[in-house]
Amino acid sequence: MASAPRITARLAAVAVLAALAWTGCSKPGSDDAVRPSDAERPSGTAAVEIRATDTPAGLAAKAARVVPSERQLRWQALEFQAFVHFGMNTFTDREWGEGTEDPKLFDPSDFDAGQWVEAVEAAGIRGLIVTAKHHDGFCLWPSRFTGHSVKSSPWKDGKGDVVGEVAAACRKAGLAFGVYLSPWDRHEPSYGDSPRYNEHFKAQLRELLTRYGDISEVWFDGACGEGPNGKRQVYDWAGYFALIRELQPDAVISIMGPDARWIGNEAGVTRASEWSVIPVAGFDDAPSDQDPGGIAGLDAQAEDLGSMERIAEVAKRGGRLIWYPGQVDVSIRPGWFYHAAEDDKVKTLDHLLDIYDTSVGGNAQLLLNIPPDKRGRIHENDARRLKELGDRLKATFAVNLAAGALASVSDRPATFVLDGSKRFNVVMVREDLRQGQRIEAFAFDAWTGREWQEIAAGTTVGWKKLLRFPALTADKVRVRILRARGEVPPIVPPDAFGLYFDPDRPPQEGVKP
Ligand code: FUL
Repeated sequence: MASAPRITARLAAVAVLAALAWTGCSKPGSDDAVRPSDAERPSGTAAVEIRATDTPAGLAAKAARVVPSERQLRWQALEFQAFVHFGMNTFTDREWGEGTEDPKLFDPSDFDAGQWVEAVEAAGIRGLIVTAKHHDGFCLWPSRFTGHSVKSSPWKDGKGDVVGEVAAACRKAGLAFGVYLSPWDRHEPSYGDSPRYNEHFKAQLRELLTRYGDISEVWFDGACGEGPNGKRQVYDWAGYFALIRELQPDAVISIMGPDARWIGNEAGVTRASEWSVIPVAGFDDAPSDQDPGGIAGLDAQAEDLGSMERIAEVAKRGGRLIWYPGQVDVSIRPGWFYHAAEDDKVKTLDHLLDIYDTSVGGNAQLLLNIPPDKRGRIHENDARRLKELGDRLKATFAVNLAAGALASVSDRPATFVLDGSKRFNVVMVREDLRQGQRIEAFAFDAWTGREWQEIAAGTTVGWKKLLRFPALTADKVRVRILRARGEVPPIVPPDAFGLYFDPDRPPQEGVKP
């Protein structure tokens, strides 16, 4: 059901990038500015131009220079966030509402934002994004610009504010707080009357951006249907982004936005090689229906988004390299919204661990959806699974067994003499993203007492790479960089290198050495 609008989202997202980068939506001098002259900044750049005349070595050097903005770095450090789909669909047992639902149906019997926060914190989650408005147009906050909201519901006699309570609960617990606001609005009569709806949407956005303190992320889906007047809505993306930058300059704008890209599926699957440095073709190709490839064909679902071959291909047509990290949105249940029939379909712990390893440990951010039920609480089955997940992650990652290692990082490969013999079954490698993303392939070896043995190997590293393998004991290990875009800054434990032991991992499972 969600796949059709996803395609629209994907197609529109690329166009949006072009609009933001080249229509002056970024503030002058901000880290979003995409100007060829930025390529000359010695400390790294938000974007760099690539041309047909660039040599392979020149392109690699340019790719190595692209770095994230401060807001992208803060976002990446969250690692694991909760997505919370709650709203009219919770009460109608649907995934997509039509916008004609009676607000009186919205009536959680035991709403408790504190319980949401407690449940997600148990999993080690650091941020939460709530569906302030889904496609049906029902607003979880008392918007001044529509009657289709909590204020027309019986919940708290129309005096309640879900967004406000969730924002406060997150703030109290130190969680980042973000909002999902669907541009597609199947209730709003002005939808399809493009300028009028754009004003309406911006007015709602302004409410969300000014009433609830710091907003860490604004999540835009790209679904775009026909309005009641039969006209197709043309979104004012540049205007939406400018408003967000003005009112919440630290907020990341994701999916249909310039700061974080959709990973390309809703199943929690990442690519073996996730790049945050992404080539996009063209310079001034503003979004349009006739040019659905947007900025020269960035396809969030493509298998290869950032290899040197892909960069060279885009360079032939002329374009840019931008920092555009991936976000993995996936639900803990089959649906995005709560359905009692799915109470026994909560993903298994092993499945969630695999998703964690390949997203947080695969240079992406994990956005795990946990839908509250009709009471307005996270169901016991989901809460239990979140706690199991958090306990297991803690048991594995609380102690970095490489922390006390003697590192000879000036030698290549970097060798680590551990503080005694250690037993481990997970290795972690990280790059300092302030210096870009450079590693293309690496291997991890352990010293057997007589020789080096390759234990695991990977391609991209970026924010974090986690690899699992059958447990082994060693007192000396090393990381070999097999391929890189220029010089790789030293990999130093404990921040950039870690060894861990997951006590519950079946001994024979994992990457084969
Ligand atoms: C999709 C939407 O249509 C789904 O309902 C859900 O919100 C998902 C995260 O994005 O495109």
